[in-house]
Amino acid sequence: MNARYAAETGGSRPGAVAVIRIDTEDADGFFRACAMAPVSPGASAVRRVLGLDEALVARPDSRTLFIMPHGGGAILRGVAEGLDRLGLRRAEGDAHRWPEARDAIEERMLGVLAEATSPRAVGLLLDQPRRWRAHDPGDGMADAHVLSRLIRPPLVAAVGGANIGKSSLLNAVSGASVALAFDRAGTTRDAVGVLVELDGLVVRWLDTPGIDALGTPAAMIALDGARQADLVLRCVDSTADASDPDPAAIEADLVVATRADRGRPGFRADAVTSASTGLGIAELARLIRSSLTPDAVLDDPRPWRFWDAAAQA
Ligand SMILES: Nc1nc2c(ncn2[C@@H]2O[C@H](COP(=O)(O)OP(=O)(O)OP(=O)(O)O)[C@@H](O)[C@H]2O)c(=O)[nH]1
Ligand SMILES: [Mg+2]
Repeated sequence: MNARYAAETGGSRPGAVAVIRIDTEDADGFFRACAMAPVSPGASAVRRVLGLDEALVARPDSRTLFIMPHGGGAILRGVAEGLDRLGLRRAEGDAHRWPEARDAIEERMLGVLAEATSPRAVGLLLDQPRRWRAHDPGDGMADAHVLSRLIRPPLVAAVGGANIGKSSLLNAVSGASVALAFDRAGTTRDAVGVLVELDGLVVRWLDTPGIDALGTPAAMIALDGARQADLVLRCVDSTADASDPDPAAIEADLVVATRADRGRPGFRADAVTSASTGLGIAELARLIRSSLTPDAVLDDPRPWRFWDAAAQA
């Protein structure tokens, strides 16, 4: 029978009254299958349910039923077993919030879609029911670790020396003044995390205090942020002398030259930027996005176990 049910009252925990919701396109078929006199849409009535108990049966619309028997454990188990025998599917978790879903993948997809942070998640999630229906297990799956970043924002830590434009860079990529930028070393005292959309991927951008010397509290906060990050940007002032010792020379995924309107960098950089003129800001956003969620993974046509990522979120 194409119908599903869910206990609205705490699963199998006993209570005075239990509420079991049934979603079905064929309520009349359901009434026939359990030998129960039908209840009209908009009405409620007391009915004997599955030979187990007298229950209030409410039908707010043509495709939704609420069955409210006494809430003892034995009755609840009996009703669940009876519904299983009739071929109703038991909805998992919050899945019954999506009665319009046509199958279990679509139910899960609608739940995850409501929580996903990145615009790039939308098209991919909407396509998952089709992909799972056509799935050949021999083909394997898309990279769930990488794709989970579309649901749960990955952490990007911007670290570097003091007063070299790290906070201004965050303001430039976010298109808003979210971080305090000021012409004085030590303006950023704590790690500041902000959600920023970069080329369709939402990341948590950690603006860290400048590292003037290793071992200082500021450096410890910055390095701690870098350790936790999915992607570390090492920001270096474009006018820095490449031969100067750099206290912030920590291991990083990308080197970003800042304040490049004041002079082109004399060192190798993955991105050359100016928060003042906007130079390289869009390119940096694309580079971060493609480093965290490469095109090859986003374009992978195979299905994605997206519900695991949502469960960890
Ligand atoms: N010319 C120019 N100046 C910039 C640019 N970005 C930042 N600045 C200036 O550089 C100074 C320091 O900028 P911040 O963004 O506060 O630098 P920071 O690295 O966050 O500094 P701390 O938090 O103190 O480590 C400010 O006076 C900014 O106006 C830029 O792209 N070009
Ligand atoms: Mg700062």
